[in-house]
Amino acid sequence: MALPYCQAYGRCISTLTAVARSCLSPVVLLAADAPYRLYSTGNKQTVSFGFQEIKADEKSERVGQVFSSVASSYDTMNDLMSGGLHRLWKDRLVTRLQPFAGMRHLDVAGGTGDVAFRILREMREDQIRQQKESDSPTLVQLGRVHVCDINPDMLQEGQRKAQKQQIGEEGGLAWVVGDAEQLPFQDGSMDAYTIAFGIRNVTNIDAALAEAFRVLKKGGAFHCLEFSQLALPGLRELYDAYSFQVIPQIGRIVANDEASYQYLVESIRRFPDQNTFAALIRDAKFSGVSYENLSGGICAIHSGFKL
Ligand SMILES: C[S@@+](CC[C@H](N)C(=O)[O-])C[C@H]1O[C@@H](n2cnc3c(N)ncnc32)[C@H](O)[C@@H]1O
Ligand SMILES: *[C@@H]1O[C@H](CO)[C@@H](O)[C@H](O)[C@H]1NC(C)=O
Ligand SMILES: CC(=O)N[C@H]1CO[C@H](CO)[C@@H](O)[C@@H]1O
Repeated sequence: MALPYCQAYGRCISTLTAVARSCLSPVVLLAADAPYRLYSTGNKQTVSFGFQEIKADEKSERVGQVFSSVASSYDTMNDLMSGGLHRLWKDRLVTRLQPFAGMRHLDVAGGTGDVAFRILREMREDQIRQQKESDSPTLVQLGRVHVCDINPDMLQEGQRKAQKQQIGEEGGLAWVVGDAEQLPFQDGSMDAYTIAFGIRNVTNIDAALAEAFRVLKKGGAFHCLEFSQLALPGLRELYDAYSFQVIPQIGRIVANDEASYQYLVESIRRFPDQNTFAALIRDAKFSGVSYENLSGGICAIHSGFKL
C-alpha cells in the first residue's frame, strides 16, 4: 500500500523524504524477531551475504561493491529509510562515548563520516571548555578521530562532505582505508572504538571484535551501534512488508539499486539478537559488557571495556 505511494513520488526526492518521515517512520519502528544464522568462526567456507551463501573470501569484495554502488546516495537513503531516526541513534552513540579533548579515537566502518563528525565536534567543545578553565598557556590538544573503512568511495564521499562543511581542517580527522578484521593500527593505540551499522557487514565478527580489543588502550571503550531485534513478534508481518516490499523499492527509485537494499534488509534479519551479540563481545575478552535498546530494539548500542 505504501509502495505505489512511493512510486508516485519517485521523481521527487524531497517529497519522498516528507512522505518517508510522516508515513514510514512509525512503520520502521517495528522490527522483526527474525531468525538469523550466526556468522561463526567455526565455518569459514561460506558466510552469509543476504540470503545467498557465498565463499568467505568473496564477501569482502561483494560488500565493497554494494557500498560503491550506494556511496553517493547513501546519506539520502539513510534519512529516507529510517525517517531520520538514524541521526538520533548516532547522537545517542556519541553521548554514550563521552568524547574528550586529546583522545585518539577510531571509528570503524566510518563510511561518509557521520559518526566521526559528531565525535570530533564534541572533542572540540571539550577542548574549548578545558582551554577556558585552564590557567596554563599551553594549548589543550584536540586529538584525532580516525575514520576507517574498507571502501575508498565511502571515505572519499566523507572527505567531500568534510571539506564542504569545513570539518577537520585543524587536523582532527584521518581517513584510513582498512578492514575491520585487520586494522591498520598498532596495539593499544586507541582510547575508544566505535562502529555504527558496520559490524553486520563484516565477514568474521569474532575477528573484528578481536581487532577492536587489540587496538584499544587498557581502559579503552568499545561501542557498537547496530540494527537489532524487537520483542514484538505480532508486528512481524507489517515489518516484513515494509522491509521486503518498500525498502528495496525506495532503493530502486532513489538510488537506482534495488539489490543492495534487498541485501540490507536480509542482513538485518540474520544479525544476532542483543544477548547473543553481547556474549560474542564478552568472548572477545571485553569487560563490563552491556547494551541499550534504541527505538524499542530496532537498534542497540553494545558497550564494553578493555581492562
Ligand atoms: C552502513 S555503512 C555505515 C557507515 C557509517 N558508520 C554510518 O553509520 O553512517 C557500513 C560501512 O561499513 C563498511 N564496511 C563493510 N565491511 C567492512 C569491513 N570489513 N571493514 C571496514 N569497513 C567495512 C562499508 O564500506 C560501509 O561504509
Ligand atoms: C532489549 O530488547 C530485547 C529484544 O527486543 C529484549 O529481550 C530485552 O529485554 C531488552 N533489553 C533491555 C535492556 O531493555
Ligand atoms: C549496503 C548494504 O546493504 N549493507 C548494509 C550493511 O549494514 C548497514 C547497516 O545499516 C546497512 O545500512 C548497509 O546497507
